[in-house]
This record gives sequence, structure tokens and C-alpha cells, in this order.
Amino acid sequence: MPLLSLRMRASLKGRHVSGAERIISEEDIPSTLCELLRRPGEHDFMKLTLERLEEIEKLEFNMPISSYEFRSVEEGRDFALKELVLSGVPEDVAKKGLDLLSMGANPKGGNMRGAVLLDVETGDRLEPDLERGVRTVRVDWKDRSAVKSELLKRGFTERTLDALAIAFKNICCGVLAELCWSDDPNYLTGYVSSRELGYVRITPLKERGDPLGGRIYFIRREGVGELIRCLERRAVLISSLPQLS
Ligand code: PML
Repeated sequence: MPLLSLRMRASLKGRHVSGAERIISEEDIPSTLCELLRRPGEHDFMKLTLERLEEIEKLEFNMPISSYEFRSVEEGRDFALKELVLSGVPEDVAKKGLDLLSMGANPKGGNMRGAVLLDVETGDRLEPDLERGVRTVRVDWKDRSAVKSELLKRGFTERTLDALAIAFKNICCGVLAELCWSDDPNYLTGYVSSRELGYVRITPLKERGDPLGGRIYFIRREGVGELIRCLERRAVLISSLPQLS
């Protein structure tokens, strides 16, 4: 049965407010459209993209997931720095990633629409468009509702569900390590992920009320074009429930 990618992004006064993707079959188009139309809060622009996927790769989720809580953002960010270093990112480059996310990585101010690509050796930015960044798309769970209910049962959120899928696809495409926290001013949990450590949730990585956030991908400069194609073009459907500890 042909599968389709349905993507939504919404903004308010030019600022991104919500985005989501589902990989679905034709019969699920009406109900998924309704779900995504209702999803963003206040917005003045919404773009919906529906495309048939010609080729789709099925991958088994195999990353360990762990969670750590700290008393302050400073402690959370220090821990994130250590986890990035343990993942093979030099300390000065890991610090640059943390600074970019905390100050807003868009050269025009504020958040980027996609992720920053940082050269793991030099700390140079490698994304072709510094305002747009690079977006990991065409990825979803094969049995989204089962994975979601399992995660919610264990105190995780729907944001975790989507972040796990993105982080897993990133590692499969060749990202060495990722640092992420949300641009939602009320969502304080972020993560570091890498092949070495798996998906490491960290709370808090930002202060309540802070609208800045996004994703930093630590990558090797060689093969950056191929990596971007994988992140943006390769369609991936993830099976297996995550191993939750
Ligand atoms: C986002 O959606 O903007 C980032 C989500 C981070 C999720 C962290 C978690 O709950 O595991």
C-alpha cells in the first residue's frame, strides 16, 4: 500500500509556532489532516504538504533512553556538555553548540527553522542557509499510537515521541551527536543523543519562559551534502518499541 508524508508547519508574525509530520496510508488522510489542523495554537500562516513516498526504509529503534534531573539549568547544561564530550565532541565545539542554542542561532536573531550543522573538528557552521538550517523530515513511527501510549504511561510526552524519531533518524544518517531543547517556553526538558550514549533526556536545559531553542547536529565536514540529503529526503519508518529503563 503506498505511503504518504503529511507535514504541517505554522507560524505567527513570521515566527515558527508548530510543526508535525505523519507517515500514513491514503485512508488515514482525512483524520490526520483534522488532527494536524487542530494542533497549533494561535497562528496566521499554515503550510500543509502531502507527498507520496516512492521508497521507504524500515528501521528498528535500538537506542537506549535515559533521563536525568538537575536542580538548575546550569547543572543541566554542564551535564549536557559532559555527555557531548563523552560522545566524541571536543569541549570547545560542544560549548559553542550550547552557546548558539542559548543565544538564538539565527544570525538575524532568535531561533532557526531547522538545525545547525556544526563541524565537529573546527566548530564551523556548515548549513547552506543559516536562517533556515537543515530539517530532519520524512520520519515517523510505524505504530505511532502504540509507541505514544507506552511513552505516556511512563511519564514521557508527545514531544519525546517525535524527538526520539528525529534523533534516531539523525544518528542513522551519520550525525555524530545532537543537542536539543525546545523553543516552547514551558518545555524545559531537552536531550543529547549519540550512538555511544543513546538518547539522554536532561531536565532542565532552559529556564521557564525562555523562547529560545532548537537543534545542533555535530557532524563531519566530509560528506555534508550526502548527510543533508539523507536528513531531508530519505523516508524512514521506525518499528519496535524503545527500550525504556
Ligand atoms: C521540541 O519538540 O522542540 C524538542 C523536544 C525535546 C523533547 C525532550 C524529551 O521530552 O525527551
